[in-house]
Amino acid sequence: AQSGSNTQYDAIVIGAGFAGMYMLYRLRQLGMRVCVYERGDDVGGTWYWNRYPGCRCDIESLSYSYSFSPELEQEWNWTERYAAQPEILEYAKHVADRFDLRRDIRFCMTVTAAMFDETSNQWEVISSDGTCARARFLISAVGCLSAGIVPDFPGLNEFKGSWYHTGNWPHEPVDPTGKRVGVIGTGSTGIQFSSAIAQSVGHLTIFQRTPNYSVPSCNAPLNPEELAEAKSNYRSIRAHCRYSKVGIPYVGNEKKAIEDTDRSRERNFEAAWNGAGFCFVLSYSDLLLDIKSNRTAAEFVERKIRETVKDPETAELLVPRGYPLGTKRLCVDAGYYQIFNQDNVSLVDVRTSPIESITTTGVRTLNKDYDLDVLVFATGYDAITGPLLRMDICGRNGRSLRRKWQGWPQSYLGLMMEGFPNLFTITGPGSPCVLVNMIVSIEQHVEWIADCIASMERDGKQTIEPDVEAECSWTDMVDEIANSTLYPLTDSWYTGKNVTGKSSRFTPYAGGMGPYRRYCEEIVEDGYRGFQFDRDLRQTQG
Ligand code: NA7
Repeated sequence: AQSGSNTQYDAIVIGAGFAGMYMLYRLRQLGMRVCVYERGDDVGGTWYWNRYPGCRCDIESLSYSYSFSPELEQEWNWTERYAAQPEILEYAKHVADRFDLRRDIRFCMTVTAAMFDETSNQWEVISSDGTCARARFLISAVGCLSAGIVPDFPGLNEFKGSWYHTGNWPHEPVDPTGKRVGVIGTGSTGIQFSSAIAQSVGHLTIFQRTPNYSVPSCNAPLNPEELAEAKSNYRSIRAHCRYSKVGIPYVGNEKKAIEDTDRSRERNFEAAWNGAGFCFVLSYSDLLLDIKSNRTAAEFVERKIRETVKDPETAELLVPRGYPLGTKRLCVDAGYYQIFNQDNVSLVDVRTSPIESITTTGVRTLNKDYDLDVLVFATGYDAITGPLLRMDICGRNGRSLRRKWQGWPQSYLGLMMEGFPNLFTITGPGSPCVLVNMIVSIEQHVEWIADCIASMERDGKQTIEPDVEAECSWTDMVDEIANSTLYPLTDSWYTGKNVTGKSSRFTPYAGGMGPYRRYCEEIVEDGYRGFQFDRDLRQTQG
């Protein structure tokens, strides 16, 4: 790729994580001149930034991997059932090398703004070094969980120790051995981090505002037989994943928890607890649909917490209350509840005694000061829309995306927005994105976008954008499906409630990967129903 101002491309992709890399690969196959902008100094996205101890994927390696290249599938050997961050990052780097992707990626470049120029039907993309590049197509591959949030506690700048957000972890290893470490946040990240370092730190203080439901991952090494078996069945595993509900090979139980007997339910939950990992939530078909069914699963996990944690007061603090299991994303852990039986681990309830400030020596809550050497913010993300809105994106008539999405992120299929021609959002709001295996979701979007661009090239079309009606009815459908589940009952990053001032509604499409894929296919078969090609040309021609 070239630097300098006013560089012209056919397509610009923002982000070189799994979405951006595959998008580049597909666009090259169309013979396009592509530039990928990446803010990190290497590929990998989420797995580049999240280097904190304990970081691991909670979707199984054999399905959290690209399916587009059978050769890649055969040559890569996953070592564990759930891959740890370093292995996933190695995989991303291997993909970049194998397909010679790096030559079209501009590293250490953050896209700050993008404007659609209606006279030329080109996107003008401005990056952190002040340069401008132009392209007909702009494709966002910025990820759903890449805009980290550090709460605005007074005094953070005066803290004498070291502090980190888990999603911006330093490249030099942080050695917590013997140190007084504090962690704020008990979502997936806080739980993984705390479990991983509890043994080696001097003291670990976990600041918990809301307890989460967590289930054991039951991670294990992948033995050569399992790997060989998967490799010989990859085609059918992938075919299943593509049209499944969650994008994984797991076949969920069709039974409803509420209709099962107590004994059978207990057996079923016990089996899921001892091996299903995240799929615990699929151990019945109605756990996220029916509050009574959900309660049966929640009570099972609550009992496990009380059985595991020896100090009854700590156990009661860890038991989630007042929201259904899984409506905040279910966490998957490696011995999380067990760490509370260690003398060097303490749990601080910052719901009843909130954090007031960060002092020079640590954290001050309403009741007490905690001295720390290292403070870790596992405080989450401005999810799904955050990474898009951190850029200043303007479509037709200079209308900004921030303005368009002031109330609610309107999109068609989570792929495109009315008024923003030729801008595609991989795993955008209103698509299954974070509710399913991200790689399956990414591949489906990338392939849909590449096919769409190829058909435009064939038909000599300059622009594509959705109709406002199609966009409205899709957004209503996303809402309707969400409201048929238990998800909207809980404040979470799925609803945007974790971000001060963000409008709150459940953002992803909850209808499942398979139905969504079929819907996208039908739209294409129906001549891109709900989309307009060359809107301006048609208007000017009369
Ligand atoms: P999450 O799941 O959003 O968790 C963030 C945690 O931080 C959660 O426990 C929050 O409590 C807590 N938090 C946030 N702000 C504060 C303040 N101001 N004070 C105290 N506690 C706070 O983010 P993760 O990074 O763990 O996981 C994100 C996803 O990444 C995960 O679901 C996987 O899909 C991968 P709260 O619940 O808001 O009371």
